[in-house]
This record gives sequence, C-alpha cells and structure tokens, in this order.
Amino acid sequence: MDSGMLEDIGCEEADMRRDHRSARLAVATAGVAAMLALAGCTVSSTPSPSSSEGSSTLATGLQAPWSIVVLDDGGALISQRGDGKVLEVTASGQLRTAGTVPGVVSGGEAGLNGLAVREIDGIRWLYAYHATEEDNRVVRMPLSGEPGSLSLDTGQVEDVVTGIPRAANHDGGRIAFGPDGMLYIGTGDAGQRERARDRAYLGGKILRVTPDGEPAPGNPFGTAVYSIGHRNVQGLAWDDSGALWASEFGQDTWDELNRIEAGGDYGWPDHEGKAGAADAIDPIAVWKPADASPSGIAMVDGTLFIAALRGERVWAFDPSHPETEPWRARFTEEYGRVRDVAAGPGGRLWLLTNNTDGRGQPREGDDRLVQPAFVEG
Ligand SMILES: [Ca+2]
Repeated sequence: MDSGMLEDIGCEEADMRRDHRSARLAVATAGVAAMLALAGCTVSSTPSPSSSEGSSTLATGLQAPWSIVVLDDGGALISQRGDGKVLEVTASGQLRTAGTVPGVVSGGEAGLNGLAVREIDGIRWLYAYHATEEDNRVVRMPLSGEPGSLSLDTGQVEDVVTGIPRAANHDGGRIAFGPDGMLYIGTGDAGQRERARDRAYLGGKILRVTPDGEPAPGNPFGTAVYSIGHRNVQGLAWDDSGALWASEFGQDTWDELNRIEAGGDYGWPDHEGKAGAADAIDPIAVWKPADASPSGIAMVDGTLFIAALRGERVWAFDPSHPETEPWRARFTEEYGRVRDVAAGPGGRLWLLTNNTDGRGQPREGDDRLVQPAFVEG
C-alpha cells in the first residue's frame, strides 16, 4: 500500500483494504509453501523444533530486546534495553550472555539500544548506544573470543559520543556504520522539540562521526551533526545505490521514512509528514502510527524492510523506485510488535519481536528472534 493511498482515504477504509490485502497474502504464502513442498524443497534453512510453515525461531525468552547485529559466521548479537545485556545467538542456535554494558541506566524508552560491530586495526569493537543518569551516549569496547564464547571486555570501555540528550521518551538509539566507514547515530528530541532544528543540540538529529567519535570529514556544519529536524530516529540503512534511509516516529499523525541528505532539514517540530514546506525535506513515505510506529530498518536482497511496533508487521518496498513502487505489508499480526529487522545469512530476513517491554502482549517464547517464511520482497 503506498503512502498516498493512506493519505487520501479514511482510516476505516484503509483498514478494510489492509485486511483484504492480508487475506490475499496469506493465500499466496500458503500456495508458495505447498509448491515448495511438492518440489521437495526444504522450506526452512535452519530447521528447529519450533519451525513451522517455513519460519524458524532462532532465539526465545529475550527481555525487551532492541537491536540485532548479524555476525560474519552466521551468529548474532542482541541488545536488551532494560538490563543492558548483550546476548550471543550462535549459528547453531545457542543463546548465551556475552556481557553487560557497564553503566546502563534504563527507564522509559532509554536503556541499552543500538549495537554495531567494527574491526579496526585487528581489534573487534562492539559499539553500543545507551543511557546513563545524565545522557545518552555511544561507547565501544573490545569484543573478544570465538563464536560460542564471545565476551565484552568491559574493563576497556571508551566513550565515542557523549552528551546526547536523554529523557523518558524520544531517545533515538540506532547506530550503524555506513558504506563510507563512518558511524551514523540516530537520536531523539528528548522532549525538547523546539530544539530539533537547532544545529547546536544533539537531539533530533542524525550524527556522523569517525569510528573514534570525531566529527566525520566533510560533515555539513563542521560538527558531528549530519541532518536535523527529526523527532525520534529509530532505524538507519543504506540501499544498493548508497543512499541512507531513516525511519522516525511521528507525533500522532504521521510516521516517516526519510531519504537522508547531508545537511538536510526534515522539518520537526514545525512540520510532520508530507508538508510540502519550502524549508524542509518531505518524507518519502508516511504511515498512520497505528499502522507502523517504525523502528529498525534493513536492506535484504534489494528490498528495504521496516519493522513496525504498533503496526505489528514489517513494511517492504523497492527503494530504487520509491515514488512508484507499492508498499507491501508482511507478517501482519503474526509476531506482534516488531522492533528490529536484519539481513540474516543467505539473504534471509530476520526480525526481532518486542512484546515483553510492557507495551505488547507476550506470546509463548517471547521475545523472539525469528527467521520468517521466505517472501519475495
Ligand atoms: Ca519530517
């Protein structure tokens, strides 16, 4: 469903169309599964006792998980927002604790949020975005050990960026290394909405820094700030052309997906959604918060996937034709709230549920890391 459709019709009609679409998707999915079964194909690439209809549950019992990092060997790291733990999921499906990020002070949407991993000069660093008593910050520490025994070296924590505003809500928290080797950080306005367009305030921004936290060369204002006028950035991903996309929670009218330009002003708090204003860049897509509340985003085999919390689905589209490609809803209400998505091994989508942080309704095994049934984009 394209965003224009949602803008032009009432919510009830949008719901009706969505239900119709879901029904067609379910039929299509069942058809594909039957076809694969007839052809003798293995529908799931990692069979497990909890595997069903081509989906595999890779980890269960997670507590308020927030971010997935897929590792080169097919394992993954997961952050837990409330207790600051970093969990390792091995390629063979073991779940264990790699360590606890020191100094995490959680509360509301703040706590341990985004993770990223980068090897620099022979040291493998875990980067983490987390809250302290007085700020949100990005730190890094060595990640040592072999798959199955990964360990955070919590005695060697280094600050990367400090002084990002912290509040009960609007804490941002996504971090990712771009194709240029720089670290990008999505922040929230931390309740000071009037400062989201203020270049001197680190809230309501996308930041771009070197791996050790200096303003990246070529940044538009000579500081760490890369783009301004965001409300609460939740997801960062690059498409195959190298363009940066970012998801953002709206106030109560429009959630946004933006294509980010260096120095761009995305309008908050003066504009929300597609305002057509001369002094701000419009989002490429908007959704009603009930249909989305978008968090993590990821490119998987040419498709951009967007995790949706309130929308309890994953949105998908082809970012090479953003104006004409239809938006497709995947897995609606199958897994509950979805916090993050990632490209798993073999070009498969992985998703992280978010039903245990007090806002969802936990199901058996929640929260979970899941490899859903394969879908074409
Ligand atoms: Ca905007």
